[in-house]
Amino acid sequence: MTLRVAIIGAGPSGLAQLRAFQSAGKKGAEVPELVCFEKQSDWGGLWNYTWRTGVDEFGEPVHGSMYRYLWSNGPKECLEFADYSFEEHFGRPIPSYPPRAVLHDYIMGRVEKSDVRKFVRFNTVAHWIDFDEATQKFTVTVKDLKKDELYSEDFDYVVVASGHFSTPNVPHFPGIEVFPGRVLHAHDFRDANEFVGKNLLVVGSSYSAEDIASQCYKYGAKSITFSYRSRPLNFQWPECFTVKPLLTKLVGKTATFKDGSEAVVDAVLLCTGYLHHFPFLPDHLRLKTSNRLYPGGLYKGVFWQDNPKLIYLGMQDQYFTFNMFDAQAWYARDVILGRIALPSKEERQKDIDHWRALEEKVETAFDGIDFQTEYVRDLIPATDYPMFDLDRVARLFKEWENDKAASIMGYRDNSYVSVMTGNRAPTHHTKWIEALDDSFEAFLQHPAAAE
Ligand code: FAD
Ligand code: NA0
Repeated sequence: MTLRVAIIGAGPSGLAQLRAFQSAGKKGAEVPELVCFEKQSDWGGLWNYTWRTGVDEFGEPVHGSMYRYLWSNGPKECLEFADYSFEEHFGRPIPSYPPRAVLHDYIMGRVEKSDVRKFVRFNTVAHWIDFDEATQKFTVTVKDLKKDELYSEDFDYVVVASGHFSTPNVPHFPGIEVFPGRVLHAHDFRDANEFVGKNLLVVGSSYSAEDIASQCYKYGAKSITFSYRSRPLNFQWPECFTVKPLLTKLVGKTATFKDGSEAVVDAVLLCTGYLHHFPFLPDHLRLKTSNRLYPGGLYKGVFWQDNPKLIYLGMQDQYFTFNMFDAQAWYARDVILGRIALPSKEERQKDIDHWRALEEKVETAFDGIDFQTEYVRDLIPATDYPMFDLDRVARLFKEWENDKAASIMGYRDNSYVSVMTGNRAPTHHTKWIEALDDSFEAFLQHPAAAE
């Protein structure tokens, strides 16, 4: 009987899984029956911009955390698919830091050409998944949001690719409940123009804090006060930026920090990260982790240790993204196809322990980059995913870190050499700080036309 595989989510990770199977099928393999359940009306995951916040038109939590004017925060050369280069998609080299719409187009291009849309049931949200020991099958209960109907189907494998940057982590600070201004989490941030002329307090010191603050500055915020819990964002910020330790209270518009200092602010942006949240999974199948490089309980960072027929993609904290999701999806595919045999539970645990011990030693960003490079290197050779020069990607990531340290507002003006094609990206026609139009058309227009 044909195996059935359920994939939860059609973002970059779920799409990598579809593409992996399509690629095997094209080479003659017998491919299982695939059903991808996607709660949004289109694929692309976070890269699908939505104006909505809170709940969607069906009352489901809005997945989208991306905002207008978002440009890639890492060089595209680090995330390029090994089987589908940017040059193949756009017909020419393009600059290294594309805005969201351009990356969205690239992600879509590969899967549109692969003819895998037919496997996706859109507007369909996974509500509950359980496993029957007797039949060794998963029962997946989903809701067809348009018909407002629940139904269940059985599967041999489940691939959870529902992402983990969608459910906000929202801490409480005394006085925030009566703050006389806007309070929002990064998940609900949509447009920097809302904060023109305002004094902003940005809590958190990771990518969302760094990028949302930079954006608000770019579009005309008056001042930015960062508040960090563990480590400050040590960049050379423009003069209107201040870095403070953790917020302790808000009284009216006055924020007080751990060192006793104060700032008067108009809005509070909580860039305090996200929760791994799987409300459709019972305790015994549910990954419980913080945002880290090697979540526990996942063999090869993918297979649920207590039941490896349950597969999680893209659950790591991410330097590598699209090509790492591919490496994971190709590996998962080959286990499902019986090309890779999973070792015993004890052997799997030893492997998990080995990686966790290495993760414990990670102290700096460079260590993190090296760790994730080795993780991806561990996956690819077992499959037919095209190997690429991972050491060069690691060097690019480090160059990117250095470029950010040299100029946080200017690093996106750099260009890098593609690991896949060997061609250097052209310089963008407009400096990032001056490029207020982030549209697909504006980014890709010929440099001469932009003058
Ligand atoms: P997602 O993109 O989150 O996709 C998950 C999919 O699952 C969604 O389509 C969702 O609708 C669906 N889903 C969720 N729950 C259910 C359910 N119960 N039933 C059915 N479907 C469900 N990465 C980069 O490489 N470069 C960047 O510049 C970059 N910028 C980012 C900016 C922001 C603000 C954020 C939050 C992340 C950014 N990332 C970036 C990282 C991002 O996580 C990855 O690029 C990528 O989107 C992860 O893909 P995914 O498929 O794992 O998850
Ligand atoms: P992210 O920055 O949203 O990126 C997600 C941050 O929250 C940490 O600084 C953490 O501090 C802080 N925090 C958590 N709880 C806190 C509390 N109670 N009080 C104060 N601070 C608290 O999340 P994380 O997990 O990196 O950091 C949480 C993803 O989104 C990333 O993958 C990133 O690449 C992506 N992203 C990309 C872009 C662009 O490409 C923009 C935004 C986000 P601490 O103390 O734990 O260090 C443009």
